[in-house]
Amino acid sequence: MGRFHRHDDETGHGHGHGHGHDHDHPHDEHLGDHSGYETGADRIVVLERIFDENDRRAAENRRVLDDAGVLTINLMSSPGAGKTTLLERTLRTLPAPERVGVIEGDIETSIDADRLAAAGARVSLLNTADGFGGECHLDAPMVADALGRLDLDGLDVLFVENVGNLVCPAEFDVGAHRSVMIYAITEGEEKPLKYPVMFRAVDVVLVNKLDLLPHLDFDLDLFRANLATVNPGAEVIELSARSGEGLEQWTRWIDAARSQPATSGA
Ligand SMILES: Nc1nc2c(ncn2[C@@H]2O[C@H](COP(=O)(O)OP(=O)(O)O)[C@@H](O)[C@H]2O)c(=O)[nH]1
Ligand SMILES: [Mg+2]
Repeated sequence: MGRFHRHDDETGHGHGHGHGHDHDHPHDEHLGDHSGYETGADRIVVLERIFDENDRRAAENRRVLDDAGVLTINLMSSPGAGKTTLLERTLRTLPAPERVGVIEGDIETSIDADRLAAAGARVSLLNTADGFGGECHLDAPMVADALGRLDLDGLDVLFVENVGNLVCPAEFDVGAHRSVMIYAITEGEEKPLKYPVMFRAVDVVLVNKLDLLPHLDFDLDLFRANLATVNPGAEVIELSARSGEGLEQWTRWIDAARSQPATSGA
């Protein structure tokens, strides 16, 4: 799966994350397209085939997860919004953490995977630098690979901790049943307007780090209004993964999702 992006108008483009600067030349020489694909209409056809293939593999993942009865939640955010901290805390509040799986997506290292395994989860690590081109997101074939390393019969719930990135992960359906975004109040109120892709793609936004509210000038009402502009249907749960405030509402949300197996993409 390549370095591609799909836009709301259903077109796509690629760009070279791997474009190194360890060479000596005027940089203007490198302006333009370095992906090796044709430009124009031919290229869009190639990219659309790649997205179609991802969507097909995502549907396959969802079928496997449905058959095993494992509610799967794709957890996305900017780096540092609190995905791993929330998962650790969630695992500690659930009665049977060993029946919770985590597909841990990071570009490199097992730091988060180790934290979540220590909290009792069954963890399958995906380092995108390890054979997946160092991608800034997980895609359906990568998740299929990680699923193959989990005993799905032993799980009730599976979280996919996606690679930390505010845009790219939302563009790839991985085969989850629900899409959840964590947003930290340290990120400002205006991001839904500036980077709407993920905010539009999710069922619920968890507004995290509420314990920091007294120290910031974050305006919760303004954030909610900005979110409603781009995704009027998004549910909002305010919480603090550190203090535990709001955790009950989040675990109730998980329980409700388990009893309503409706599926969603992204
Ligand atoms: N004050 C505060 N810090 C938090 C909270 N949740 C996470 N953090 C901190 O934010 C940083 C990044 O958290 P992490 O869970 O690694 O984020 P991830 O990159 O989204 O997985 C860490 O230093 C956490 O301790 C919270 O609710 N309140
Ligand atoms: Mg993390």
